Amino acid sequence: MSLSRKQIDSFNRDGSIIARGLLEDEDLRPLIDELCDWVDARARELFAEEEITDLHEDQPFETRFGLLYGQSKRMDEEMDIMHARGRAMFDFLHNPKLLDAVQSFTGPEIVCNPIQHLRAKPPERFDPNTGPSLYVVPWHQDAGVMMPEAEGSNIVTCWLPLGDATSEMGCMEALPGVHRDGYLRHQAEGGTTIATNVMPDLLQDVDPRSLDCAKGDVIFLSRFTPHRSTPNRSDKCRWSLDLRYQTAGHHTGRTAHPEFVVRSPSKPSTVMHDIQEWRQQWIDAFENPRGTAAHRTE
Ligand SMILES: O=C(O)CCC(=O)C(=O)O
Repeated sequence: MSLSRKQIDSFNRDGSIIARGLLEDEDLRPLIDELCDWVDARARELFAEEEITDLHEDQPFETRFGLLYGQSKRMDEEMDIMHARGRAMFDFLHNPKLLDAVQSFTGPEIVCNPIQHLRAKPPERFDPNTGPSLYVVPWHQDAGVMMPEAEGSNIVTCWLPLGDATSEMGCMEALPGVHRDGYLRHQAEGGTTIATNVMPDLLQDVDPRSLDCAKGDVIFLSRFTPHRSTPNRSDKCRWSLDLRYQTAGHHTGRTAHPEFVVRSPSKPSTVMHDIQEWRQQWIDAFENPRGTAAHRTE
């Protein structure tokens, strides 16, 4: 279903919206099953290498990864979308309910932008945040992780949890209304953070909005909306996907990595359905690097 006029108006005013219940269990189940299998296989590899001593086989999706990550930080190596390249993930990137909503921002010709991540933010006690982390992310705009050439591109971020994502679990926070000021300059590190972040002097004194959400909800963010995520103080992992989609033909902001068409009423044959082609494009991007994958930091 496309988003309502009211939802689009809120997005234009605040720079973010939460579309509640956009997805159902059946949309996420194949992906969660695939991730459970992936975690199990990875745990067995590390067990065989004597890197971990307890497989925690009886633990559910919400807790098992954290207990394994607590034993070895190598648990998430190659787990991200572009490395694991799973069938259910590829199918999910074409999810019609998600694309119907995305279309409200991009129009009908939709490309899946290559800037995308799977995150299994572990409980803080297993992830003391001592180095650059995929899990606790400082204030930034997504425009800050793209090349400046994408300045005029119509790109929307879709952030969705695979379970609950409460403030205790380190859900996303956003600064409402600030996207209307456009791009803010970013630095690579500074203060207490060692990841791409908005220059502290440029961060407006606006009360952050906590984007608590539940499985099935999808957050849409402007790429000029400053957002961050905080540590996970619960016992469960905060599993999530952050995907980006854009109007076909616009610059992706990351030429080193492959984009692909997910919807095209005008040229349906250009939609990529072939998982081998998708996998090969990522393999090629890693084996024969070219183009740019840099953040826009100073
Ligand atoms: O999922 C998170 O914790 C951070 C995600 C994020 O910053 C992003 O999607 O740009």
